[in-house]
Amino acid sequence: MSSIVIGTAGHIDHGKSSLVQALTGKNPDRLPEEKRRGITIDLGFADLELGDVRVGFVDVPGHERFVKNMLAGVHGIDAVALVIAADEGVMPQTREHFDICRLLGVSHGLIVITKTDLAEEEMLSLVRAEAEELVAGSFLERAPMISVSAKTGSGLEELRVTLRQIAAETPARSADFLTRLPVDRAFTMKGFGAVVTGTLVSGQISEGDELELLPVRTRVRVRGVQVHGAPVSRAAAGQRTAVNLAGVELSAIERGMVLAAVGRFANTQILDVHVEVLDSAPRSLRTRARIRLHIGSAEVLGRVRVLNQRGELAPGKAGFAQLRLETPIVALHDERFIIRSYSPAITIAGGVVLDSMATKHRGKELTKTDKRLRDLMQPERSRKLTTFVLAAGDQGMKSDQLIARTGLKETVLAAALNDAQRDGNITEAAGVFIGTANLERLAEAVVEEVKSHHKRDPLSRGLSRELLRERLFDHAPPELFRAAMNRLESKGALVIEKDLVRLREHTVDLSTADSMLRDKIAAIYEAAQLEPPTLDQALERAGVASAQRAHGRKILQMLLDNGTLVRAQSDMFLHVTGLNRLRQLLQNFALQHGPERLIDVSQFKELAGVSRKYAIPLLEYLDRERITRRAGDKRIILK
Ligand SMILES: Nc1nc2c(ncn2[C@@H]2O[C@H](COP(=O)(O)OP(=O)(O)OP(=O)(O)O)[C@@H](O)[C@H]2O)c(=O)[nH]1
Ligand SMILES: [Mg+2]
Repeated sequence: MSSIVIGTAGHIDHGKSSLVQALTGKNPDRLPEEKRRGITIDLGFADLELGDVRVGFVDVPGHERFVKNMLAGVHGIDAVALVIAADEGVMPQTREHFDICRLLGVSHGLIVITKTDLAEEEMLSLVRAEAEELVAGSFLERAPMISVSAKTGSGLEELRVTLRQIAAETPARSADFLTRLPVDRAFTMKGFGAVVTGTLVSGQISEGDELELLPVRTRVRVRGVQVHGAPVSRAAAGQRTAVNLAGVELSAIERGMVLAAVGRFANTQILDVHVEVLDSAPRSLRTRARIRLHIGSAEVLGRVRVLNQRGELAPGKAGFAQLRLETPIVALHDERFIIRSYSPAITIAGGVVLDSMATKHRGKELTKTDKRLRDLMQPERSRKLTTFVLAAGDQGMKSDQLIARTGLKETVLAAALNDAQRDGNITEAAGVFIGTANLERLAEAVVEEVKSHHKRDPLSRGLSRELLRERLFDHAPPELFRAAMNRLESKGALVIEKDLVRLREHTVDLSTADSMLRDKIAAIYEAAQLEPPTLDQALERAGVASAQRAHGRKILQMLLDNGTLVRAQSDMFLHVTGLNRLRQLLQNFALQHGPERLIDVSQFKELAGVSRKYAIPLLEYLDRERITRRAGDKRIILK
């Protein structure tokens, strides 16, 4: 059975709750205070079966002081029933509620003229004309207008038929998005614990699901699910849903929180939005104005920054703005919201979130921001994703970050990103999406950096990989750096050896004098074998003047780089032939000395033919290289 959610809207006392009761048999006013005062204070719920459709009603209060409650219920509705009493006609909250529905992007609905038993025919046609004028040019322009009386029951049958028609015309909710249910009510049930209710705006909820309450990030488990008052194994997007939760106390749950898929959404306090200021707003929406933002079922305080030169939007105007919030919320691209002034609390504007994880903009960036936000407003998904990725610049963006902004399921996102890559503007590099031009520019910068390193220091074999990352990829995810380096390597532009990066054609060109010096140093160490001189002694013996020591050390570094010498300790270098001979001697010793493979220091001195001064650092080196392992006074020969 398909189901839709219809919200009532309209001025106080115009008969919204009575209408819901007349249709469903259930009084949506459930609070004692509501019954006593005869008005609706908070949201009420009831449902109706009409052939093969279920209509869930969200009944809202008309009192101007409770518009905030109305807003917590109206965000997820499929259609609105705008209720106007025949004896009063269009009143202030008729207009305000209608404006709210329009700004929230409600696209279906009808007008119900109630209390027809109290109005003469002449009055009735006046009210009908008034209603037509109100909705002219809006989503309700061609909507049905039904006259009813909850008291006599006249018109109710026609209303039922019309509601069914609307249900049939209402499109099914997209299956592309992750689970999200903005909580509009929380209570406890004896023996069950905490229950939250809301309109499941996307995804589905089943018994046993692990979900997360945001923005507090409490993990919860679904004990049970009800739709329209009856237990179900699974609730689907678009249904009024009650969820019994384990893992959370009622006192920790508030209206405005979001029950959501685990680990996918991120909290935010700064949004880039497109906003439309109502004609009826008493003044312009100005930068720095303190506002109340109503989004989902949440209400938070914040300040506006209007993103135009003047820093304000006059009544009736629309434009881009940034909202900075005093407390964190969950928001997504394309999500609608309402702005009310801080005091007095009246509805002044509404709009749509473009970037829910925005950053502060500097004044001079206005044109760039304007272009980006314009791109985010066009409907094509792959273009929106391209815009997000390009805005991330040289840092690129991972799938996770795109999901947190759009709420898209992973598979849907992947398909849209494939489309987006087809036009060549963005590229995937090891799971990071980045502007193709950005990646090319970064690759060029890497090559340039290595080139200038070679120029500065021709004797060095290459530039440290880590240094390169720090200089050019400091804020980017490490995957991006790795991918960029791999590309350059496979293109043949660079060679990466361990942690050094060099240009492919780079060789260290030594002058004759330097290559003679290199050979001399190597010969000195080769002759010394396992009793090597200190570095200074070696350079002195090779005839390097003390002013030239730095140069001499670079030559020595080349011998280390090409494996002729090995550093055993800070100032102890061994020629590779000496080291190989030592390893061979140890092997022979182990074979001759039984299965324990033990050797003590004096045996080692004798074996290597070295004094104690060399034996100890040599053994320490062998331990570090895991050729030997210390066992008390002795060593085990490992390999
Ligand atoms: N005669 C007559 N009275 C009605 C009709 N519908 C509602 N009423 C009366 O109008 C008063 C207000 O009705 P409600 O249904 O509570 O109005 P509401 O729009 O829900 O009011 P709020 O929720 O407070 O905004 C009640 O006393 C109802 O009995 C109707 O069709 N005919
Ligand atoms: Mg009511």
